[in-house]
Amino acid sequence: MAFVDEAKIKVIAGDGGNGSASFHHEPYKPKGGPDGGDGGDGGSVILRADRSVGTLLDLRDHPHIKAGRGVNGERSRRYGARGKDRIVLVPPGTVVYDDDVLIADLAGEGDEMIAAQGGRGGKGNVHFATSTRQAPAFAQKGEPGDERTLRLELRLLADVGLVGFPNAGKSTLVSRISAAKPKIASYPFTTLVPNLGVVKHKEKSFVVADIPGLVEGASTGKGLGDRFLRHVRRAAVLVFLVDLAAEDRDPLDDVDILRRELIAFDPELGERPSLILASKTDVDPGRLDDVLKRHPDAHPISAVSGAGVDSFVETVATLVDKARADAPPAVGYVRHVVKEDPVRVAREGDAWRVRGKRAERAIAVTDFENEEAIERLQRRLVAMGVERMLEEAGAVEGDEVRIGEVNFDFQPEEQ
Ligand SMILES: Nc1nc2c(ncn2[C@@H]2O[C@H](COP(=O)(O)OP(=O)(O)OP(=O)(O)O)[C@@H](O)[C@H]2O)c(=O)[nH]1
Ligand SMILES: [Mg+2]
Repeated sequence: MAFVDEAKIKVIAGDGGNGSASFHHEPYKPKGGPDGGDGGDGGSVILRADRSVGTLLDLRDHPHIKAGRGVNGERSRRYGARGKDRIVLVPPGTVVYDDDVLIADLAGEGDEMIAAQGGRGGKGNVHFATSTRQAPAFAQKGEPGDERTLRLELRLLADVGLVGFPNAGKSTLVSRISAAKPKIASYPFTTLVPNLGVVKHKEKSFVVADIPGLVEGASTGKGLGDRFLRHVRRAAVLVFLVDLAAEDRDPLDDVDILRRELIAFDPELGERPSLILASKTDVDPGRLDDVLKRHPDAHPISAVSGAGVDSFVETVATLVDKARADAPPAVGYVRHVVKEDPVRVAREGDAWRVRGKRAERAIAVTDFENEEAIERLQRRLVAMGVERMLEEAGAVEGDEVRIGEVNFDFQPEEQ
């Protein structure tokens, strides 16, 4: 199955059902009181991390996700049913962006977030009876559901990120230390998507991510680019694999080049604990001495002969343990970004524009076919201070005022 680690989706929650404006009827009795029930809330779109999913392929191919609408309320105080939620499964490790702001990290199995909140159901007219208005002939409409465009990014959950030039032997090493069976071949860019391998060491285990080869200039799009580096962002330890048998480059430069590319992608990666592996020692032992002079801590290995592999596993396991103890992996979180959205007034061409969720919501739930509903809306807008703000901004009677999708003439109440 294709591995897809990025998707842009549009999530559309269900609108709330409308409230009902009906009156109690009994044969041979005069008109009874209001008995219109509430509309049901709209369903929400929920993202949930689930291990049964390994890629964002499905979401990339079906990016429109809609939840159910709430059912309208009915006479005799009958409430409308809630709209059906839509639950979307994503791979654990998926992070969610709204306008480039990271809003959720669904790192653990079962982590979930409400991606789009269903609209509230409109209230039926049973709620609007007062001592002075015993027969309210209007009800609220349902609120519209949220609509958002989100960007999802999968960051694999690996403890160790293996980075190196193409053909350096990364996949060979992963196949040697884990049960993973990545494709191995003697040409560059054999690996086109990341592979994970689980390495067992004593009673513990850790996960290594073998990512596609990096070249100089990856951060500007050379080779396969640097987007696969997102899969090492969670890694506690980075392993730089340099190829002693490389014919077209000097392995002495590799570590510096790789480090530069990582930092260009995400400066934090420059601070990560790391380890240098000098690989293919069986081919050119002479070059190993040069590498060791420059990087005395480098570990010589040969994934083919097996030399040095056990001691590498031992060392990296210790580093992972230590790094995890210092900085435990981020647990899943959902950031509730409460957007400040006060009611405010601004010029819009020749008209005035009123913004703010409260005012826009008051408009959305109003039934403009109904006089009483409009009167109620006017009282609410006055109570919110909209009229005062318009006057302060310089609006005069007869000016056009826009709120949400509705336009009015400004008619201040006489004082
Ligand atoms: N002699 C020798 N050859 C090796 C060693 N490790 C890997 N190779 C060979 O190097 C070539 C590349 O190995 P891969 O494991 O596919 O390299 P890679 O880094 O995963 O390459 P990409 O996926 O293209 O980035 C293959 O022909 C391997 O057999 C080693 O330790 N010694
Ligand atoms: Mg490979």
